[in-house]
Amino acid sequence: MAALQFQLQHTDPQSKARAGEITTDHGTIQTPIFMPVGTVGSVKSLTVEQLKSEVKAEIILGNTYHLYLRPGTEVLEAAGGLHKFNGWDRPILTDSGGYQVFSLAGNRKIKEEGVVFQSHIDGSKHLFTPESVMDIQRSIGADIVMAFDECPPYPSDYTYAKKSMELTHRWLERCIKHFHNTPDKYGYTQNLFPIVQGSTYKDLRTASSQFVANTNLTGCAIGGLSVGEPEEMMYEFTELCCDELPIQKPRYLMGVGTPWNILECIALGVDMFDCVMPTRNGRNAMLFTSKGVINIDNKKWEKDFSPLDDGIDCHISNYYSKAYLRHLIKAKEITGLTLASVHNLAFYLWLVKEARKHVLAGDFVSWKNELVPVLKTRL
Ligand code: PRF
Repeated sequence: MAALQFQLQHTDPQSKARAGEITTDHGTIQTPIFMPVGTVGSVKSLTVEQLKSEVKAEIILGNTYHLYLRPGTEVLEAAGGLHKFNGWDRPILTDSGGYQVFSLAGNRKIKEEGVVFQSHIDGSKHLFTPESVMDIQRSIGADIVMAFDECPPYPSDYTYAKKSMELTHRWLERCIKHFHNTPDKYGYTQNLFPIVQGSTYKDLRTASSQFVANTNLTGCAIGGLSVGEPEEMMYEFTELCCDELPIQKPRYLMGVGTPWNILECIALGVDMFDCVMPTRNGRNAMLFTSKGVINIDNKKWEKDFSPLDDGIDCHISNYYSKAYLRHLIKAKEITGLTLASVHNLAFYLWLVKEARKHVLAGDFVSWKNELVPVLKTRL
């Protein structure tokens, strides 16, 4: 079995957008790509069959923090890894747990050794270290394993941001050492991605990007953005990082974002994205469509029997009406959560696949500039 490979197929001459192909032992991913978030091993309210036939997902994301707390590595190892456990036989990426510990767990304490935190489920105390988080992700069986990092809040003062970045770098060195000292768990090759931090300081972001660029790993990630800073600042730092990262490795921008954020960041050179927005906002009645944003709760959709979105290639989006989904969501019917999530994810996957087509066709920038205002329209 072989390490992850990235083939850069085309770079847009009018922007920094790229089209490529990532090959893993669980199959290939065409980039740019969006990865649906499957926090506890399932993308909320969806089956694997829907992820394949409706959403057309190529890779999904799982969370170390959640899977470690429940069902735990013992169950995952007994199953033969997450792919066997949840039935998803295509690539899986797992986030390292650092970010989730900071956003979910109570009472956490950061030390050189790692992070002590309390479970959001039962309040029990746990320690995550760079080493333990590598072991957990090996047990989960992720094709792409993320390094253990600290994501500082926005805003952070310079002194804190610098100390935090240096800690993330020391943790990265420990992750690399431990990852390379432990074997692949299930016969296929697992790959470690490092994460750039450095908050909103140019010199720190440059230093962190260079630190990450100098590792001998198969991809790179940009963390610490989309944490409350203005959108323009997020773009500025994404571009700065992309400009320092190696051309021949895939770049993953963590936790971004809206449909227009994704198009703008593709233009800056990002290849991979994940975000809870299509599923979480979908469950809260917000639909992203090829014609703009819909609040399906709104009375204006009560008797609108037109399809959710006839502009994308998804049976559920083309078949069910706005009025019907509005009724399901209003009535708090569980099928409403599924239809809204399937549609939003199918829309995100449609968007990145269209972006890829336009990068390859050579008209990406004009296509993006025409589409962004449409996508932002409140219908
Ligand atoms: N680090 C990790 N996961 C993340 C982030 C990060 O900085 C973000 C920030 N947008 C989302 N998910 N490990």
